[in-house]
Order: sequence, then structure tokens, then C-alpha cells
Amino acid sequence: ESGERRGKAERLFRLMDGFRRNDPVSLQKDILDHVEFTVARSRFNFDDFEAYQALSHSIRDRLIERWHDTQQYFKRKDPKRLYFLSLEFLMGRSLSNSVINLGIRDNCADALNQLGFEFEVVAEQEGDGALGNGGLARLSACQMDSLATMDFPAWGYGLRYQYGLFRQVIFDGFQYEQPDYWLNFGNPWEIERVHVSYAVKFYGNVEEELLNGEKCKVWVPGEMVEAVAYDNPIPGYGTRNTINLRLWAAKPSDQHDMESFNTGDYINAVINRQGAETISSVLYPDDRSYQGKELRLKQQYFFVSASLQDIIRRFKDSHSNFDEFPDKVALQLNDTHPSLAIPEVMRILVDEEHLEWSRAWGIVCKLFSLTSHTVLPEGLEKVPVDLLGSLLPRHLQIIYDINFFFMEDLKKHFGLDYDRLSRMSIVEEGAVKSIRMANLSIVCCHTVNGVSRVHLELLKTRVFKDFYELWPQKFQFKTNGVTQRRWIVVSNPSLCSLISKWLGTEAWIRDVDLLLGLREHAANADLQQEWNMVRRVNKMRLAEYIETMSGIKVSPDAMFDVQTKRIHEYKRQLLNLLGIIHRYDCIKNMNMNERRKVVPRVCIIGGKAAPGYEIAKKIIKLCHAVGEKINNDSDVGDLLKLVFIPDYNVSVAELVIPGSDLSQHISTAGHEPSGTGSMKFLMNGCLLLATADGSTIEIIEEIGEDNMFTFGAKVHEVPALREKGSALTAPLQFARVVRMVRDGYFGFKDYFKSLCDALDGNGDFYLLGHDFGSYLEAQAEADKAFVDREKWTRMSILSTAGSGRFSSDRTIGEYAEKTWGIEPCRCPF
Ligand code: OAK
Repeated sequence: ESGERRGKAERLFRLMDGFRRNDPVSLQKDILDHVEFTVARSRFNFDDFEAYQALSHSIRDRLIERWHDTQQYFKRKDPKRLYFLSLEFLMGRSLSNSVINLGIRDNCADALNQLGFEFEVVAEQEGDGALGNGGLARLSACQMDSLATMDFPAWGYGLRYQYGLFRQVIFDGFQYEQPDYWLNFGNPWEIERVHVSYAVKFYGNVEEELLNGEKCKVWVPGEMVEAVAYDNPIPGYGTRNTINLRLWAAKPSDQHDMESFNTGDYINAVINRQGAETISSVLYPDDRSYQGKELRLKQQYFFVSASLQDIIRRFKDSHSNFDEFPDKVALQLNDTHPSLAIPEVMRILVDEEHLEWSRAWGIVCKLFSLTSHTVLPEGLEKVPVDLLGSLLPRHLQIIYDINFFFMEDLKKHFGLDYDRLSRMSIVEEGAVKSIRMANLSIVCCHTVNGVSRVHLELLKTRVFKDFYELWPQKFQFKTNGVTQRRWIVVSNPSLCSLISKWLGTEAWIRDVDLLLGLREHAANADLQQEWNMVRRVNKMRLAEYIETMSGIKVSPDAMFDVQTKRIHEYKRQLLNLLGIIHRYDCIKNMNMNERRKVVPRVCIIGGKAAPGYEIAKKIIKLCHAVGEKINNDSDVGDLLKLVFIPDYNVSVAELVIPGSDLSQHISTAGHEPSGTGSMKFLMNGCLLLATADGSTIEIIEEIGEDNMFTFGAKVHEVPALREKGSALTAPLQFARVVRMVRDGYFGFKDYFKSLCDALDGNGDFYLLGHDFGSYLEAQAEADKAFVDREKWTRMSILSTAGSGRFSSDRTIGEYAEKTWGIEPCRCPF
């Protein structure tokens, strides 16, 4: 009862709190106010986009109030804070998410309605915030939502790129990249903090100075750039807490280059100065391999340096002893991209705060934790020593010193095992002498996290084996999760209402384990009927989108079979395509009677290829070539369609995922560290067809093998299969479909040759041939299940019911307790 009273009080308060009231009339007044004075359009004449701008500014006002209250409260309570450092955040759109988390969506819809606008249409006006590539970046966004909702005193830090991830345009079946100059139309969600700015230094050299009779190092920089803060408030759901994502933009510094202004060449001096802005201009679009580019290294240091200056300033506001730093601050490295933070903190403590090396090192070792998001050796960052030494001369010295002490320790531990020493060294000797950022991170972090149980196993036994032997206690895993606020409440409102109706509560939106309560209703005919109705409407919406994008008409009666994610060889979109070709080939060879038994399918593929990743680009072209053939074949009709959805991003995902029946997560076992797409599909009642890889292994355990379709080699079988050469075990159908591509059945014979060559003989590294037979069997199982409507719907409900474990709320709870040592700090209403 007291909970209910509190709920009522909170609702009442929400209507009255602070300067801004949330009833429809007040909202409406604010919207018109912003139309007139912020957007500068007449309140009697504005369009959907202007309505979006005005509404967003009205919401932003409310976010700012809560943000202030939260930050004031944190300041007063002074809890240990988490700083989440990530070079990428894939936030998507903010409007719907914000109004839902603030609990004012319906009031906003009413307010707009009375002005003659529709909320959905207005929300569609927003572009995606795409400051990231794929999994790692979207995970950061989900985790920010959970941190805010669970009242953790946390901040995110990142870079405010002017160009987000490129837009993918398809022309004649080929991918072209277009710049995403996303700030073109303004960004109502950010707050520019002109007064929060820090100088970031680059280049130059290191000198020695005497300070109180002691020698100390001084870095004399050759270039300075100013970092200016842009704050993006992140509201929690069902709480007043609103945390901050602070993104840095590079601006020329007044101290940049006084010299050239004195030489009389004023115009060129200005142009040079302006070059500073390039640091935060563009996101690197490659999530596959590390390139060793200077600009990328500059971006990394720029964001790390500004963030640490900010963090230390905040700490110093109320503390003077750095020994307390780890009691007040936890620093999370999202992969090794921000790992220059390690030598940077050492530099600040030793060179600027004049702490002794060993005391500084003791502090640094308690601060950092790392999460790894890769298993591929080419994904591990190695910075050439020459590059690092020229850009950050003092940091290179510090890294050498860290390595020296580490090597001494190792010798004590393992004796003079030089092979081991050279494998574990932070410095890699060789043609290009480099710094191994992963080794640096592991040496210094108190915890190294994997993103699923099997990922940790691979880190322990392969990627970081030597380190695991030395420090087993450092290695942990926290299985990834995604936020049900975005992936059910925002993207699938009708499913959200249906779930709440059957659970008799909305509490699952904060307490996602409650979803398990759906299990007992899974076979209920009424729920099943309502469930299918909701899913059908979502499919129709997706079908409409497909028709607008590609001109291809698809029937919502067919099974919507979806694979959307970045294009990688290891994710095996090619296996999917070969399976589709096989299906097509079978249909072609059937008589009329047999064709009547075929379960109609719409195969949907979407995803971007890194601009320099040739094979991935060929896979996209193959998809279009195969689609062209199938979709125009009158023998096939509605039995099979293949569509490619261009420019897959967060907002497209919000449309595609709720409308999918089956989704494919078919990476070669041992290659996908976790995978988070699968979790979003699962939440939306989409069945999975998957290999036992990454988090899927845990999904299988949670919802049961009977409720999904699994196939393929297991993680531990893969090395031996590779030795053997997988072509030996490939079924005949595999050779047949590869031959169709090779012989030019879909055109572009020469262009596809290298794709086919990679599948031949011992070259089939990703084991497509080996897994093909069991893949087709799993697909046949899916067909069989789909025609049994009762069974399929039950499996679908059980998928959603079992998805609670894969909420980022659970992940963040584990990090908070086991890695960061932080506690909730809830701002009172
Ligand atoms: C991106 C750049 C460098 C290294 C890794 C990535 C990345 O996106 N990795 C992905 O991270 C996701 C979140 O942990 C995982 O779910 C994916 O399996 C992983 O590939």
C-alpha cells in the first residue's frame, strides 16, 4: 500500500515539479514558446520538423532541471563515481526515449494532438545520433540508460564527432559511403558548455627541471588544442536521476601557435589554427582491425586528457589527498581505445602532483577496469613506438617505465623465460616496434572483463593466456545486456502494453526479471491471439517500409527471416546467402504440388561494411545480385523474397526487430565475443536461429534449446576442424550453390570469384562448408515450427519471457557490485 501511495505521490509530483510542469496544457505552452523564440517560426505556422525541434527543446528544459538536481545531489552526497570512457556511443534518437523515461509520453502526445500534430510523425523527424560503429557502441548507449535508471552516480565521456558513422547508399547493388554530417540541423539534446574547456597538449619534448632539489620531468608541448564540453543528459526511467554523457569537441586554442600570427601571414595562420578541429571531426568507421593512424591516436589522447582533467578537477573540489582518489573514482575502459588514460594519470600524479612513482602506481592500479570486446588478434591495438613518441613523448617514457617494472616482476615470478617475457611485454619488438595497448591495460587494470562466459574462456585460454596464468583473479565476465526501455518500450509500444496487461504491472520496465511471469501464460489461447495480432501489425509496418525502400512487395503471411548487423566474414552473412540460394534452387526444381507445401519466406539482410573491407562489400553485392534473380522469378512468387535494407542503424533496428519472426546469429563458433542484437530480437518475441557462440550459449541455457534453432560446430571443435580442412566435410549441396555463384548464375562472375575461392579446399576458414548441412536442417526445423501456429507463438512468448537475464540492468548491477564498487545514489523527488 505504501508503494502505491508513493507511486501516486510521484505521479502528482511529476505534474508539478520544478519550473516546468508536465500537464498537456503546460507542455503545449512550452512548445509554442520554443516555436516562436527558439526555432524562430511563427506559432501559427510551423511544420513537423519545427514541431520536433520545439518539443525537443521543451523536453530538454525538463532534462536540464533534473540534471541539475541530480548533480547537486551527487555533489552533496559525494559517493564513489563511475566514469565510463568510450570512444563510441550509438545513441540513436532521443525524443521518444526521453519522454518515456520522464513518464510524460502520453501528455506530450496530447499536447501535440491539440496543436494538430501526431507524436509518432514528429518523433520520426529526428535523425540518429550515430557516434559509433556497432556492438560496442550500442552497448555503451544501453549501459548509460541502465546506469541512469538504476540511480548510479555515473558519467559517460566520449568524443563529439562532427561526422558520425557514414550513411550507406546502395547503387546498382554496391555500397557507397556518404558523410553523416549530423549536426546540420542542430542538436537540441546537447548543451554546449563554453566555460568547461581544457587545453590538450601534443608533440614537443620532455625536459628535466629541478624542483626543491629533486629532478622532475616537464613535457613542453609543440601544439595545444582546446577541448570544449557538450553535455547530453541521460534520464533514468522511473527516477528523477539524470546523468551526463559529456562529449568533447576540439577547438583551436589561443595558445596554439602564437609564432605564426607574428610573421604577418594572418590568413594562413587562421587556416592552420582551424586545423585543430579535425581531431573531433570524424568517427573511424572500422570495427574490425586496428590501423595505427595518427589522427586516431590524437582522438584517443584528446578525449582521455580532457576527461581526466575534468574528473580530477571535480575530485579536487572536495578532496586534497590523492590516496582517496580510488575511493571516489572508478574508471572504466571500454575496450583498450581509452587506455592512454593509464600513462596520463601516471603523468599527472608524478609530473604535476609530484607523487612518488610507487605511490602513484599504487593509486593507478586501483582505478581502472577494462572490458574487452574482441577475440580477433587484428582487433588488438598496437601503436607504433615512433608515432607515440612523436605525439606523446612523455607518455612513451612512462609506458617504458611501467614495462620495466613489470618485466622485473615477471622475472621474479617466472624466472628468465624469455619467450614468455617477450609475449607479455608491453613493448613489441619486431619490424615495427609497437606498444601493445591490451598488455598495458591488463598490467594496470584491477579487473579484465569478458562480455560473455565463453568470451572469458577464450580470453583466458587463448588471447590473454599468459596474463591469466599470472593473475587469474583479475579475469571475470559480465554477460552483455540491452535495455528493455529502448528495445521494448520505445520500439514496440503495443507489445509493451500487452506484456503489462498480462503481468498486471508495468514494474518489469525497471525490474525485468518479472518478465518470467509470462511463462505461465505462454500456452494461453487469449494471450497467443493478442500476441500474434501485435506481431502482425509490426510485420505490416515493416513490409510497408521495405516496399518504400526497395519497391519490393512482401507478404506479412510469410516468415520474416532477418539478419541485420555489421557485415563481417565471421558473422557469415555469406552462409545465409548460400542457404537462400539453396532454397531458391530447391523451389525451382519442385513441381506445383511440392511448391504448395513450401513455407513462404521473406529473407531480410542489412548492415554496413567497413569502407575498406572488400570481401564484406562483395557480400553486399552478392545479396543484391541474388535478390534481383529471385525477386523477379515468376516461378517463385511469394514463396521467397530477398531484400537488403540499406543504412541499417538504431532507428531502422527499432522498426525491423519488432517485425521479425526469425533472426539469425550464425557466427563461426568462437568469433562473436557476445552479440547483443540477438537479445533485442529475443525481447521482441522473435525466434533465434543461431550457433552456440558468445552470449547465445547463455540464451540457450535460459530459454531452452527447444525454443530456438541451433546448429553448427561448437567452440571447442573449431580448431581441429580447421586443421582437417572443412571442405572435406562439406555436403554436396554446398558445392552446388557455390558453383552457381562461381559460374555466374547471378552475374558478376569475375567479381564474385574471390568470394568463392575463399570457400574452396582448405581455405574455408569460417567453416561455411562444414556447418552448411546442419544449417539447412535448422532452417527446415524453423519451417516446420512456423506452420504449427500454436507452437510458434508459444516459443515466441517464451523467448520474451526468458529475455530478462539479457537486460543491461543485470549487467550493470554486476559491474557496480563486482568491478566498480559503486552504489545507487537516488535523487529524491
Ligand atoms: C568494435 C571495435 C573494436 C573492438 C570491438 C568492437 C565491437 O564492436 N565488438 C563487439 O562488442 C559487442 C559488445 O560487447 C559484442 O556484443 C560483439 O560480439 C563484439 O563483436
